Amino acid sequence: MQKNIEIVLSPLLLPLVDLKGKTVVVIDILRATSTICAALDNGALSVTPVVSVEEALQYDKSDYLVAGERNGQKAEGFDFGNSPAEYAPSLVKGKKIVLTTTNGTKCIHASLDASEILVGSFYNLARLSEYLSDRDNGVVLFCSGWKNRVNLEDTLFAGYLAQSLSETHIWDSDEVELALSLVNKAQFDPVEYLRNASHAKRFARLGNHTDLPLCMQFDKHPVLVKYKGGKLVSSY
Ligand code: 3SL
Repeated sequence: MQKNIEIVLSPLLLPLVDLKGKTVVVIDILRATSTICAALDNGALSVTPVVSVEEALQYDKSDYLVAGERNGQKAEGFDFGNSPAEYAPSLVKGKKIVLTTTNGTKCIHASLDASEILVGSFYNLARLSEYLSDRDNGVVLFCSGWKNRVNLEDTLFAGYLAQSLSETHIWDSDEVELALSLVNKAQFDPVEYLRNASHAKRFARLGNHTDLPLCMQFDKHPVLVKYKGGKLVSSY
């Protein structure tokens, strides 16, 4: 049976889509969902996504690593920021993490009506595609964007994932066509294609020249990440 695939380009558009019975893949390539995949693949026990800095700071630091950012920078009083580079196995193995980010963690909470919530990034593209191909229900690819605006990197990734599902899924959606057209443009050098993305420019202003290429590595952390009981956990 062929299943439907939809793309939500920004959180503001989420109310237009019925999530019931569907699998949602939350996408925040730069950088929340990349970081979540890296942390879990590097041995973290769980990542608890929370909406506010205040909420994250309420977690007991003897039990949790407190992590996240606001406007791209580590929030005050936090142990970690939001770069996958920070989450080395030696630092996160066996640890529980609480994470809050400007866009990505909010989108996970906004998806609670879905029957299943997964996390997508270039790091786990093939694993995600394999899993979704075997499922019977419809899929919503939810791009976190930036403060409710559409962004290139999440839309591009949604295009790669939709392309990889083209034999098992169908769509009647200009959003999917748009995302696929970005894949066509970026095909041979997605990192170069994203150099003009607003988030790439934001990173450059912050002196961060490493996280764009770092987050664009295909299948570096082939982990299936599911939201269960308020936490994101890995399932291989
Ligand atoms: O918005 C988010 O969730 C973050 O990923 C943004 S940043 O890349 O850490 O600036």
